[in-house]
Amino acid sequence: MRRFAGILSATVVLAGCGAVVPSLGNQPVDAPVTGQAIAGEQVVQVKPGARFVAPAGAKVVDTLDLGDLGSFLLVKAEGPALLASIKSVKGVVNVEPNRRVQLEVPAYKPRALDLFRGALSVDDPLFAQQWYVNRIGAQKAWSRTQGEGVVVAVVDTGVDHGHPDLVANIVSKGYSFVNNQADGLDEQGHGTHVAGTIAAVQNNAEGVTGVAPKARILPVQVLAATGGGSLYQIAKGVKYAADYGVENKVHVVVNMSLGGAATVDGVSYTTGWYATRKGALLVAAAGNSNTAVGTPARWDKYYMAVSAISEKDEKANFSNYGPEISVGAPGTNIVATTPTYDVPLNKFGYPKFYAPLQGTSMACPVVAATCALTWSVHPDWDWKKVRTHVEQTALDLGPKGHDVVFGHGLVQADAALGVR
Ligand SMILES: [Ca+2]
Repeated sequence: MRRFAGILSATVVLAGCGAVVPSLGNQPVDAPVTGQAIAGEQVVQVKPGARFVAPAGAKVVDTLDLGDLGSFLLVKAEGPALLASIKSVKGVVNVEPNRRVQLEVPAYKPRALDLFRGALSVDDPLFAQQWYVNRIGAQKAWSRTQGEGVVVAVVDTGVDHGHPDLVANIVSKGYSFVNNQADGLDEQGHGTHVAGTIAAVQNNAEGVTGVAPKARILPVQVLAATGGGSLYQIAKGVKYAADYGVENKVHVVVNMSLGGAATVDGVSYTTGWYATRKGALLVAAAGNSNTAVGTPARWDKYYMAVSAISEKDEKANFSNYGPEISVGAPGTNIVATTPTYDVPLNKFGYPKFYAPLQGTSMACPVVAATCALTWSVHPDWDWKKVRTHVEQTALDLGPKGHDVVFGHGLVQADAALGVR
């Protein structure tokens, strides 16, 4: 209780007068940021079956069918007068600017760390550095399941699907909504790291182990080599992932280690509505600005918002927080896979094959993988029941019950699997 109050008041001081806040022990390394409207691009939502007739000066450049929720149209249009006339077109439900999403990766700060205290039960050489696996009780959970039968879609910068520690768990090459081709290869590095945290291959005498080492990964590229993308592109990726689950009759967890500060984001809201109706479980990073939860995570009706916890069970100093937080998960010094080829991430000092990263982007896949483990042993459950169960079995930290930093608590795989 006292520790939590300290964290909260430090945050308030920062917001209120710009005073320097004492470090809580970690620097942000991965910071999804967004917000700026992309000049001249509007996302227009129309009712199902509506035939949108673009006013003069506006042009529909792409369409995303959301079934009985209607469609998103990506429309090139500029100027308030033209926007007003688009809004007045019959069948138009909503018009919003398409917004930019941009990952930021600050400098690499290597740190020697070995916080592992459990027995070494696997032969993956970097396992001893994966403190987060032990902290959430994943080792015990593996005696019951390793995530078999569940697909986790990594909606991100893509995935190095040929990585020696991932290739056996890749369900297909996926899709790139950046290059519009059936190959979601990672062009930046971030998505490969997320994928390894979820489902790196275990006991292959190589690298690391995923939290759900027999779940399968669906690569979905929505962010380019620059780490940039747009809300519309992300919506396409999430729809693809949700539809994949329906078409292949498999449970899909969608990992979204991305987002931003926009408070008006009907695109993510409607996308979440669509995907959950298709049965997908959506997990999203809270953001790394030590402020309010960003979108899409703030739409907590559809997305599990994940905060980042440090090795000391404290709020990671960068982590966003708020009433929307579902659970917290380890998000500092997370050792996982990086691409085997040159990517922009290397320019920041991160090595090929494996590297430690930190951010709510790294906490999010820990939760996504725990949901995959849970769904694996309860295939009859729907997404909401899996989510509620993972929340109810979390380790309560901070003030008793749900709070704005830890949500329901620190995610616990062994408790979720009933093998604690
Ligand atoms: Ca491995």
